[in-house]
Amino acid sequence: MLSDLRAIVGDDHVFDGRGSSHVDDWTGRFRGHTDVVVRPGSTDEVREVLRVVRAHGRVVVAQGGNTGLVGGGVPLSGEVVMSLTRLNHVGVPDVAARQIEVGAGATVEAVQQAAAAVGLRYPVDFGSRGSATIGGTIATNAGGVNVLRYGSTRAQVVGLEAVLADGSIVSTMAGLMKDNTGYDLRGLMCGSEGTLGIITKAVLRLVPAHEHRETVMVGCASVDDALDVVTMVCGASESIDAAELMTRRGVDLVAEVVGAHRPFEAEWYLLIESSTSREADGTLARLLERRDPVAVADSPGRREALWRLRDEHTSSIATLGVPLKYDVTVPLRSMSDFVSDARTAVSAFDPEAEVIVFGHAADGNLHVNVIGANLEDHRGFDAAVLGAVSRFGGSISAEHGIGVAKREWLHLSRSADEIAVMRAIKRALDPDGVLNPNVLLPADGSN
Ligand code: 2HG
Ligand code: ZN
Repeated sequence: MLSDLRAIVGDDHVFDGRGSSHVDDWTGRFRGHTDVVVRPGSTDEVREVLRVVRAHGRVVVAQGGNTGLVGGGVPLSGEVVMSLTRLNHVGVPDVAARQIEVGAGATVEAVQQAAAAVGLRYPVDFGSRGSATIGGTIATNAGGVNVLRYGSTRAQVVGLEAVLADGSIVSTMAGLMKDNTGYDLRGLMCGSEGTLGIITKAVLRLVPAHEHRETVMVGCASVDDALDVVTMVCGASESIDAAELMTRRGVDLVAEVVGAHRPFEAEWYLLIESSTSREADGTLARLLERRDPVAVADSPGRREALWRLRDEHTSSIATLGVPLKYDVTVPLRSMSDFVSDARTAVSAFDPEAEVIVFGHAADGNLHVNVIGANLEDHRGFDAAVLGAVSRFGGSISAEHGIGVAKREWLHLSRSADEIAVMRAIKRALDPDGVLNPNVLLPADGSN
């Protein structure tokens, strides 16, 4: 197999993955192993690599920047890793159509930069922008801090090319705004976690750059108090990009780990940002002037400092050990009760464990990080947090995906009929189970 693969992609792009960064996930929780990492350089090479891998009875995990948080992109069972990072072409934006064509291996940041160079913006944004690739973000339907205004990655994908397990190619690269010709194959690939096809290219929607921003941090007494602020500003302004919620403990930790400055002390922190193409006129600050405490970013440096307190949450939490991550959505009206129920359930299971919550307030999307946990016992924590999600009618994954971390809990968010449909789709597109066979759907026989 190795010599066949080398003949396709060249000697430099096939190697033994043991000890490489391709086998562990970013959190350090999911550690895999593989004897083969292969890096195809074109769609044709992806196809050929798949043919060879199949001929040798092996299966494949597609990998982008390997910044996923649910173990969906690492070879936990010794799968061949197909790294798509060489497909990093970034096209010239089409300014009239507000679109850009990119390879699956281009980073989110590279796309953001290409868009900014022509006065446009790629609106998907999150902390790992420098490493996360477009293919990976489509495969996980990644969210980020601007979903409130622009939607998740799925809402940006106006064209897609993917290679299916049998080598056939699904391609809708014309970037048509309207195309009502049957099943939405492009949409099906978004959030499919590498189980239905290998994404090779995409056409992405861009939005106006809106470079005049207002950024304000507000101290809140409770989750409900923060939600009242979100409801008020979103009702009064159409320009809100982000409304990020943090706790005292989270902000204190970031301040300590990265040496950042807290503008004030509060039980809860809400970071709100708006952007327009007109000169900023202080609308956001005016809406929030009655709040106390409040900090208005009056310079780009100040803005960066406030965002740092939010952006550095994931890396600062990682300094405490390997966390269990729960990326959940609950109905907005239940956010406050969910937070207290989840905290209570976690400490009932393990009084030593620490819970740090943060997230995207307007989306009802909370990141519940459990630290100090004995990872062997993760099922008890899973049941505590995901059980609370289920009681409030929420979803066990808002933006990170199911991966291996949540596959046994899929039934909490999807009915048996829905899981059966998902299995039927998987069988139709990948009957031999060659593509990422160990993620997303519960293991055969369960659920
Ligand atoms: C974020 O919102 C990411 O920063 C990561 O979705 C969340 O680390 C996490 O739990
Ligand atoms: Zn997030």
